[in-house]
Amino acid sequence: MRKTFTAIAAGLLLAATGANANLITNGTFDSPNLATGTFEPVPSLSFSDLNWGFYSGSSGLTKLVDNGGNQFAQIASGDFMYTSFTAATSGQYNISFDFQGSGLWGLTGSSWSPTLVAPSYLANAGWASASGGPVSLVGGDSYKIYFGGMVTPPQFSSTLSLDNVSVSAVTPVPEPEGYAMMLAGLGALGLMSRRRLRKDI
Ligand SMILES: [Ca+2]
Repeated sequence: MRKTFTAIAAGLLLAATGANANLITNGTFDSPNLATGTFEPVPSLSFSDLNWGFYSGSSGLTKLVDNGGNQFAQIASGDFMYTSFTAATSGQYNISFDFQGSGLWGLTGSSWSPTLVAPSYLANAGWASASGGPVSLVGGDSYKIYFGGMVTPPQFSSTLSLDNVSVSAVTPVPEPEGYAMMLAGLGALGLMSRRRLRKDI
């Protein structure tokens, strides 16, 4: 009963704030599932499992890594990984991801143009969170987000580790009228339950 109520409340909250689901499939790099503590070269993985494309520059040593049960991509210097996604509705979208090392990222249309986020450099010795946007996307249109391994000062790292890539709609803020209606609704519910209580007594 309590579970049902929580589920309904969560559903109502989602409806009130608008769905902001992640449009990136396998942004966590959980698929395909590797044995803990192992790695696999990306070119030997099935594209349908990984859902990320790959361009080999010089090394071709880009890997999917499992570190203590968490999987992430490790893009070698000179290599690129990219994935495609489709905007659900027209509007503003935020981009976020975690990275370690050095490289770059950007966002384009489905055929590598137009440029929506120009190549942006990344450099951090430890894991860090990065974000971009908001960018204006058109509902039903496809886009590409890409990440490249690159030796970028001041972090002279030869790889860019990448995890938790997310593109999601900017959460719509409810209008003041919406809040007023919600409060009125809650008040009515409170009154009803109090009346019921009195009847019971
Ligand atoms: Ca992960």
